[in-house]
Amino acid sequence: MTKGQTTHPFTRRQFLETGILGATVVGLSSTLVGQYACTSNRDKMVYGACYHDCPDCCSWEVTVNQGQVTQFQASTSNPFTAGKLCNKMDKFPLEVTYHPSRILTPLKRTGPKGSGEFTPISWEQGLKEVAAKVQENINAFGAQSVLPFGYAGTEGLIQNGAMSARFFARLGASKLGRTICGEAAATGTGAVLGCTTGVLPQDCVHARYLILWGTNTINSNQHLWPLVQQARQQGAKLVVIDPYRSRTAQEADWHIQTRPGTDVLLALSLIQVLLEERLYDEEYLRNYTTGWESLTTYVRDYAPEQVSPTVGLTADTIRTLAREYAQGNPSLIRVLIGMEHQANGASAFQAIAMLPAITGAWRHLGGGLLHYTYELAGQALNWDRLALDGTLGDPNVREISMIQIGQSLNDNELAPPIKTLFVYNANPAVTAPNQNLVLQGLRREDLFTVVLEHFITDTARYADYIFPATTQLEHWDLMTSWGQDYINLNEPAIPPLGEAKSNSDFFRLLAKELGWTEDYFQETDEDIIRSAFNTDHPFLKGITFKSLRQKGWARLNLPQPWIPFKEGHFPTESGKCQLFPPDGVTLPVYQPVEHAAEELESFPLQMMAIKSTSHFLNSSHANAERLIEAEGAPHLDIHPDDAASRQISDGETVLVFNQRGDLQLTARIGDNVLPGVVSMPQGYWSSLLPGKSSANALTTDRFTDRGHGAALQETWVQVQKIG
Ligand SMILES: Nc1nc2c(c(=O)[nH]1)N[C@H]1C(S)=C(S)[C@@H](COP(=O)(O)OP(=O)(O)OC[C@H]3O[C@@H](n4cnc5c(=O)[nH]c(N)nc54)[C@H](O)[C@@H]3O)O[C@H]1N2
Ligand SMILES: Nc1nc2c(c(=O)[nH]1)N[C@H]1C(S)=C(S)[C@@H](COP(=O)(O)OP(=O)(O)OC[C@H]3O[C@@H](n4cnc5c(=O)[nH]c(N)nc54)[C@H](O)[C@@H]3O)O[C@H]1N2
Ligand code: SF4
Ligand SMILES: [Mo]
Repeated sequence: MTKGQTTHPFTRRQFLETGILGATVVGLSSTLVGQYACTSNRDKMVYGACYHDCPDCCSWEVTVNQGQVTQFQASTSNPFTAGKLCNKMDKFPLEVTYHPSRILTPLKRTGPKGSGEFTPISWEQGLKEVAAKVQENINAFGAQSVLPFGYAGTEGLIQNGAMSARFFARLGASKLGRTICGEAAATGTGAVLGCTTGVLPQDCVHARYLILWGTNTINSNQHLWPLVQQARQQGAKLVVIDPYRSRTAQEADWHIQTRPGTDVLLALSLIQVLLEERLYDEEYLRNYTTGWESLTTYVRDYAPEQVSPTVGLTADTIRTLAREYAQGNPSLIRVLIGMEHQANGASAFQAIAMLPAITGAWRHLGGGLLHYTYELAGQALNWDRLALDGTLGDPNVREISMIQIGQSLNDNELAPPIKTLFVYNANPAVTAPNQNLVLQGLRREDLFTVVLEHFITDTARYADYIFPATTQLEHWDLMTSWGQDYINLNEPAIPPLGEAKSNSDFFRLLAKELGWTEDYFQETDEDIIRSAFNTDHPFLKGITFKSLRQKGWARLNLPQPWIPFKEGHFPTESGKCQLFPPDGVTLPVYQPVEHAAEELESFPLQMMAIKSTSHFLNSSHANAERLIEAEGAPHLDIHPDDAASRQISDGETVLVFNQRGDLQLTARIGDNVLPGVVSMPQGYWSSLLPGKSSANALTTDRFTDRGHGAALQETWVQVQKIG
């Protein structure tokens, strides 16, 4: 059976006839919900929240009648969601839950790996056969030959990992190094602040000088953008620092277009100017920081004139930025992920995180650094109860990096080799670097691959067995956010469609099939969520499972106004902001990657494969017809100089290639990138593109300087006219 041919108990037509299309099209209209709610006393309102790996974590409301979704809309009461889901999610029931190609039965492979040919089987058969094969591989190669590849396809604490963590710990499987997103950034920021939580997003309205540094807010953090706009209406200047002229950069008052991966130099140079021109807050430095003197010595070599050629900015530009930043009051820097995908990623975040302490920006409401927020719910909830991670299993099992999954799957020396791969909440065939190596690994006949999914993704095509996963409308979850300070309870709105089961049910059932009887496999999702509230942390005052059921969402009870480092109190060992690392070694450094001369001759252009699509979330939704159509075919941004030297015209199809792969794209000539740099969007499924490969076919799987991040953008390519 091939993709799209799975049977479906509820057709698209039936779905449309319930009126959901009309309702979702006007999904922001609360009047419609009101009217609808009055028409039937059997309507039920269920609260939930978006599951995506997105900083916004929007709250939503689902109206259900007789087990079917009749209305789906953003929460109008949650001020952060502000009545609006993004363009990717406003038709979520139609485009994911009720989508006709959603998998609704377990499937067993019938064709060659990658062909996407499967036949439906029962859960009973699927679980039995999977358990037998897993056991056989464990007997022959040991438990560490099993690798769970689960990432943030859902960020819900339950379906992301509560039960799977127990399962793989009990099994003694290898651990997955989950560092493709956020780790290098957190390592950098954490080295200075001791944490990553600083300013709250709501408080950015108070800023008067706002730098969005390597983040494409309009795309990737849509609910922050209105707050940024509000700050501007109140007089803030908006600066965007990005080598790519993103949608956000286009909207800025000042777009500073740097050369990729040079932010650490730019930040150190800004520090040099601030210190040299005495544009600092001496009292703040003296009272609340350590290493000021050492830093002053360290940045001497980073005067604007020195870094200018590498960063691609004039010395004047750097000085002007430093002066404006120092005088902007309050000044706020917003960073997220983007530049961590460079070779010196952690260093960049480390150097940038020093800036607000130097100017004393932390003193003011809305001043400082806005990075993540996950530590807030992280410290409030009874986290240990969720995954039992720390108390279960052998802490010494080996870790396999998700970034180098291609290498590991193909490594003949790896002992034991990876023989069983469980993929859930991830689509590594599209999202992991060095795609062709990943696919080569997934193609291995001796690799037993089990995928839990909604769709036959590019990864699922290589599965031996696929199990149908529930969507956010069909399972329990508890949602915390890395981009704001709300938590949400996601209650199932409808019963699972077809034979879909939640990730946690899958792992419970497989545990049972393997004969495991531990109590922690008997706990229900609801039990686990309830136990997460077994804490008296002040941030959760008044927030209970029961109160969340009544409203869906709650803002954590943080002390207000939230000016966390007004008087120091950094969660570092010294309690101070670390302007120089206590070990004297882990300094922010710019260490360009050395490429062999022949390599650079063959592949002279640096390629950025970034999440610049507006209609996909990583690779999610890149199979939804409406969204693919709205996004259009992928293009290659190339500078006029580089296009001219290759006789490439705008709109022409070009071949982009390097030692790892090639793909065909439409050239878009312009100043979105600097000379020597090209850019293409990440997220498209290879199987749906003409050349059957997508951006990660070209990307490198090398690590960043620290934090084991992915230096995805340290990728060099050549571009050629086709024909
Ligand atoms: N629409 C949409 N929204 C998303 C996602 C999505 O795929 N689509 N993904 C979600 C996820 S998983 C994440 S992690 C967040 C990411 O959110 P962001 O960090 O905002 O997103 P990115 O697109 O990874 O990168 C942001 C910008 O960093 C720039 N950048 C790259 N290299 C450098 C550099 O060396 N220096 C500087 N200054 N800038 C650089 C890129 O050009 C890009 O415009 O977004 C989330 N939201
Ligand atoms: N070139 C390049 N590559 C990148 C990036 C980049 O900027 N450039 N960004 C990187 C970043 S920041 C990230 S976060 C990663 C993201 O990489 P992935 O985590 O692989 O993200 P998605 O592509 O969204 O895949 C998530 C999958 O989970 C599935 N899913 C959703 N909910 C559930 C559920 O409840 N159960 C199950 N079983 N499955 C579910 C979805 O259907 C989807 O197929 O990509 C990274 N790759
Ligand atoms: S993807 Fe992000 S912006 Fe869109 S609905 Fe989900 S949380 Fe909100
Ligand atoms: Mo991410």
